[in-house]
Amino acid sequence: MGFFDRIKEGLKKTRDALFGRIDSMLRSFTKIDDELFEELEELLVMGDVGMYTAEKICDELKKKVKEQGITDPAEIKGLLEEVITGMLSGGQELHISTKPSVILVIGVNGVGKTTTIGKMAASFTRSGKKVTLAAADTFRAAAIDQLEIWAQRAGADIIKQGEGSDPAAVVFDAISSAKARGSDIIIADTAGRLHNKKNLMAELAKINRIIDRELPDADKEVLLVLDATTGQNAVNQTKEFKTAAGITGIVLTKLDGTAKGGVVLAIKEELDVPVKYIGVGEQIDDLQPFDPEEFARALFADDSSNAKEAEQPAQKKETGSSPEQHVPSTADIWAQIDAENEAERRAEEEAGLSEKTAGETEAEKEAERLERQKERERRAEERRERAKKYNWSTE
Ligand SMILES: Nc1nc2c(ncn2[C@@H]2O[C@H](COP(=O)(O)OP(=O)(O)OP(=O)(O)O)[C@@H](O)[C@H]2O)c(=O)[nH]1
Ligand SMILES: [Mg+2]
Repeated sequence: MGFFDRIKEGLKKTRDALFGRIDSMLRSFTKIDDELFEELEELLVMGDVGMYTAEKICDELKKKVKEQGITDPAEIKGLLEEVITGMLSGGQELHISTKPSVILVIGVNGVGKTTTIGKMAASFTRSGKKVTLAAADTFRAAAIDQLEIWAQRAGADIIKQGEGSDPAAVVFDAISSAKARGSDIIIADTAGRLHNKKNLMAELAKINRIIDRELPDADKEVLLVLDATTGQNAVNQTKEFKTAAGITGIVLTKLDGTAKGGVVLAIKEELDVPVKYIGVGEQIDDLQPFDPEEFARALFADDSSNAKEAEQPAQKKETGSSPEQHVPSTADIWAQIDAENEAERRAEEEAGLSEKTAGETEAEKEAERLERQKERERRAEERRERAKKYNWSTE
């Protein structure tokens, strides 16, 4: 399977859910008006693009529609692809030209750090680079073993110590070894425990200090790995790590298993952190450098190339799905709303935990909590209302 086909395949769920819905919504309009943009914004929000970014996309679209004097709703799709490509562009290149360069891979547990490192190492060694892996997730012995297996598969060196050893010391060893052996790239795996967040952040800071001290002139990437299936929660994780660990880019994994691929837009636009790699499967070849243009093209792949298809939805075959599946069912919409509310609640809870400042009284905290809850309920209600309206107009 070619490079583009792989992304296209990986983004199938997002494409069907989000962009398939946008497609059927656009077809239900005969002219471009405020209502169309409202519906579009709502669909984008439901597709994990986030409120702020959804609004921004619609503003850009409106501007383009006005500038170009466009009146046919069918033309919105092409414009949307343009706007999305523009939004995702910039900063996606990996800077690893010094010898050695360092890639520090961080993120909460289970997001796919170790797997990503394995895939990355394999692609570097394939292109003739010498890679040294640092097993700096010393929290569990199994983590070290897992990285060792990937090192063998990828043909990379690995530097490790025992379980429970100091992760910064492992990185120090890896740097010395890479210098001695003439490695091109050092990739460090780290632990991802969130229940011990404060320690984790301190640990990452210490590793960062060692790298800066030992390799002051080297290119360094700090890549935060995020699991796309967590949707908006990934945005919150980025906020946390951005402040604490100075991330230079994102690796978004598991895009193949989710309809929440829209979160890429939220991360780039809301937090101004570039996505540098995407993971679209568990195999060694399922990691790709992020290409905004290809990504946007893959999101719209099924519909954008053939105008006739848009007029004759019954003939759409490429996704293998019937046109009815592009119209969200009530159950679909409610499930998505519930998931979004739950994610929001969890994010609030996490934010609440991390924001506990000294001196804040219990009463103040309680008042703030109630305020947040009210705001959440208000937003949930608003979403329900809009969803009902959308369902009504499409059924
Ligand atoms: N479908 C899919 N699965 C992935 C992808 N990337 C990683 N995974 C799977 O996600 C699971 C967790 O991956 P790990 O690499 O162990 O995650 P980790 O962040 O290192 O986890 P901890 O070391 O426990 O913090 C594994 O089963 C991987 O195969 C991806 O792009 N797509
Ligand atoms: Mg791991």
